[in-house]
Amino acid sequence: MVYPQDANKAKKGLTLLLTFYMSKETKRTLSTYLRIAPKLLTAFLSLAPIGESFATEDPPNIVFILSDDQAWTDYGFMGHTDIKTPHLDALAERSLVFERGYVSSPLCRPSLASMATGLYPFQHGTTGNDVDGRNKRAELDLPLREAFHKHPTFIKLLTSNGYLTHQSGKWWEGSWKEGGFTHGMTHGDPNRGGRHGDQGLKIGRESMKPVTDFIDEATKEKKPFLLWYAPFLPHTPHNPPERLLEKYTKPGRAEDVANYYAMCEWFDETCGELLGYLEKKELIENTMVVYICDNGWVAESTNADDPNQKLWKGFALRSKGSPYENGIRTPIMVSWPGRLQPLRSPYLAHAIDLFPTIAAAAGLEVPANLTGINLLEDKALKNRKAGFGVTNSIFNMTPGNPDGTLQYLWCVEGDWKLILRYSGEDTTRYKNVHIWDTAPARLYKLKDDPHETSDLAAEYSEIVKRLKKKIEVWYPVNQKYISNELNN
Ligand SMILES: [Ca+2]
Repeated sequence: MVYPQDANKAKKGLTLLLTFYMSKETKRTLSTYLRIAPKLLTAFLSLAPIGESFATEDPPNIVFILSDDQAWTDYGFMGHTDIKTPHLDALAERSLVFERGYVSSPLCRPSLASMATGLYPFQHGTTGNDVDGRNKRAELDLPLREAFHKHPTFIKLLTSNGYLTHQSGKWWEGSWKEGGFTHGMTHGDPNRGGRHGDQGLKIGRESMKPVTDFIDEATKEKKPFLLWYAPFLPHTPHNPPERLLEKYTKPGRAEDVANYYAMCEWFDETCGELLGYLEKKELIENTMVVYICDNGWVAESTNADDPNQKLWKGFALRSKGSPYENGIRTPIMVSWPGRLQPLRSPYLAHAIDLFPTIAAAAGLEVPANLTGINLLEDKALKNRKAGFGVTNSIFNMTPGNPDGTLQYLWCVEGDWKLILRYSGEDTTRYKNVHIWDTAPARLYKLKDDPHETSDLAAEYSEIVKRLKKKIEVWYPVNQKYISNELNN
């Protein structure tokens, strides 16, 4: 997977010299050699183990692009026939693409906290979005933020190693300064409307200038940079530009679907602006772009046949806030044109892998307690057999007791997926997202049934037992929250 960036630089220099000193014939022969030299070196390097070779004297810029509330199917490069995402499709063309990526929680705040720390929600302590909805937020949120900031993050790691780091868009853990960024937009003060990004949420929706100005500054200072680009897109409010809404509005298509499709393209346009700016500044080659979405989202109207949908009007059940694929699955992409060959990977990737992957690319050490892997290491990908995650209540947390609001644990192994149900508390209206779901365990064969239409738990009880054991080894839950005989 390694691409010989240095060979390209050498080629440019030598070509320049040749222009002055060689005969036409010699120039032609050497020019042919120089054209194939990087390919020969690539072939040689790709035989070598990758891990060590990524440490570099010229650390890459890191551009972290985070979508907000978009289902895994909703991109051109993932096969969607209606939603147009030309810029992300082009990024996929030059990326290592994991079509089977997963997040550790189907909900924004815990999902982001897992990306930043490389830890599961029961480890970093932030299991939901809020402690008591919007009540007494300034006071109730403080201990959670303090607990979060005790953990290392890839942001703090890069900042402390000479990177300039910029926060824009979603950010739940106080201000950009508290998050360890050197630059940013979010003040995070609950008394001034701070919750999940405040001023930062203007990025993409209103302007890209804060991000492009930052790129200019980092370039001028000749420092490697990290961009945390997490716009409030395609998230609600679904208020796309009229020109995009017109494109997606058609007879027979529900309004909420058309709005959401248009929002997905709007998000894609902003990614195009960002990636186009990197290209214009000739930064593409040594910039690693990492792409992921925090959780899925599906329009309510598409689920009208489900009798349980009447309980909840915000979005389709089994999407945001649920452990089903439309809640937890996302494409994960890593692009680094100077070093990494594009590929569609058959392996599982996970949000907890982002910290180790970014740290390795920058040649930095990863905290020993992290269980994620470097996504650029073939061997680690092959050796990992399963992925795991949690689902807690959305709008209330029980700080210090991560199982207190636990609703599900899940495991994906090969073709199979097991979902276990737990009895954590949910005291808010958001309980209607999962209150209908009373089966103690559900088993799906994702390879044949990617949309989880046939629960095979009764038919394949041995597989249920085996995967349940795996979940218990991964995370032993407080017995009090195990709610039924199958889970006993
Ligand atoms: Ca989200």
